[in-house]
Amino acid sequence: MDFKARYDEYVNETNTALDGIITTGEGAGSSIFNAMKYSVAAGGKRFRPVLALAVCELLDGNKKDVMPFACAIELIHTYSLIHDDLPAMDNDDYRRGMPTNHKVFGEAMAILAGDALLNKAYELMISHITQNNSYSQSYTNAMNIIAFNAGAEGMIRGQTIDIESEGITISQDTLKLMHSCKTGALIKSPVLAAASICGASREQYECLEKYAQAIGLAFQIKDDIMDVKGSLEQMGKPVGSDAVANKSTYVTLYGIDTALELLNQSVSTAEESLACFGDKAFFLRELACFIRDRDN
Ligand code: GRG
Repeated sequence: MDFKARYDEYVNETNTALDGIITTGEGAGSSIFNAMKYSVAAGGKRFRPVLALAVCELLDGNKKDVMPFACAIELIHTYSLIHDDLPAMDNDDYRRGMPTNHKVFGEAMAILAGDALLNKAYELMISHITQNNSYSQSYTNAMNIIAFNAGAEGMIRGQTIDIESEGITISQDTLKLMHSCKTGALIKSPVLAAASICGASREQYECLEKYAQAIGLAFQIKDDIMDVKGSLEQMGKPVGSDAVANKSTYVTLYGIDTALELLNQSVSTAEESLACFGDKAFFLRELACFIRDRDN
């Protein structure tokens, strides 16, 4: 199966699983489910679940065991986007080609929808662990990896640096730290959680960790480049928002040519780090190129 077909298959499998996770309800308070479903169903690339499923397949794991964790990460990612778009944060009107959650449901409901998605993510993982008697360290490790990377040492720290950095020029080191937390942490999560669940050896785990780090960086550099070179139609959200908010990015700190060079270097590092898997890692190699070549 070629890269695109396999990517689409992973996305379809993820969407089917996600469909069954957020229930609807009736009566008082049930509007929260609509607000949650709205942003989850809005789509997106499903890049993080795809990563988890691809690592699972690479390690001959069982997709049924990885899927709840893959979906949990997508729910955490979706909550972070809802909150990031709020007026108190980036104040964006469009996301995934649609009006942002708070534009449709109001600010209070958007905050609650994000909170509810975060809680649902942990419920999903712990339910899988308890219902399937799969209480083994590899599952609790996976949950720990996900919680740590989404929390104050990971994505939330990155968002904090982002907020503190608005309107000032930050150092290249701070920029790197900000992005390894804000974007990189939630890209590392699916790779390492799936590696843990599927019993990666120490050597395999280390290769995958290096890979995840490199693609996380590539993902962010590309995002910064697209904010300058992309279009609303491609991105599903307005471009140029970094410049409007006076944010330091790989483009503002390094210039477009060096940013492109750094992007290519990260993709090469990602590809090289998969050497221990040989041809079997073809999909993950292509995925690194997909990050470089994507236009949304
Ligand atoms: C509010 C706690 C909190 C965190 C927000 C994720 C994030 C942190 C902010 C989003 C801002 C942003 C544009 C970050 C750059 C990289 C990134 C995470 C882009 C969005 O992810 P994609 O491209 O989105 O995977 P889709 O819609 O395809 O899922």
